[in-house]
Amino acid sequence: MMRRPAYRLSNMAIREIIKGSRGISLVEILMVIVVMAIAIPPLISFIGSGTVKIVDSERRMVALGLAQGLMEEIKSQHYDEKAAPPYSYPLGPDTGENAGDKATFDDMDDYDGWQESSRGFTLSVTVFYVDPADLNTMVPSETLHKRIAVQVHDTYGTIDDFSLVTLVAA
Ligand SMILES: [Ca+2]
Ligand SMILES: [Ca+2]
Repeated sequence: MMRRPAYRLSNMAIREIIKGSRGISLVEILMVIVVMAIAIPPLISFIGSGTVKIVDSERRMVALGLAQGLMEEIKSQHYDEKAAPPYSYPLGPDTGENAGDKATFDDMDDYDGWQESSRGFTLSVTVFYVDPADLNTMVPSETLHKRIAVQVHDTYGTIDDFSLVTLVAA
């Protein structure tokens, strides 16, 4: 004896279901609109804040890359214009060098006061002599240590200013 599966519907039954199905009422449409109106704004703001965070971290990476690049460039120069102590004081570009053209620089402190812009960032350099016991205080005479700082400012205001600081020994 053949058994019919219990879930199988006859063609007649299907026709009855289709005939009996009604359209979506106005009340149902309004309820869907209300639910969407409640759910979508928080979703958009959630996606928006995520996007802002990604942009911030990308800007931070770019800024750090630019600061490191300039720092490496400075560190690749001689410690001082003079090859041996007493080293030069005050610091900055030397005779025949142009403060506005870093292609003329040949030692680290020539970059003191240098500024450049790239990709919406301004990079400013300060170089001064320090005592190795106190790296943040300028020593107004030559020492065997120079503190180089590259300060980064985001002209778009996306990220906070920061400084990359390195101590170099003669
Ligand atoms: Ca020089
Ligand atoms: Ca110099």
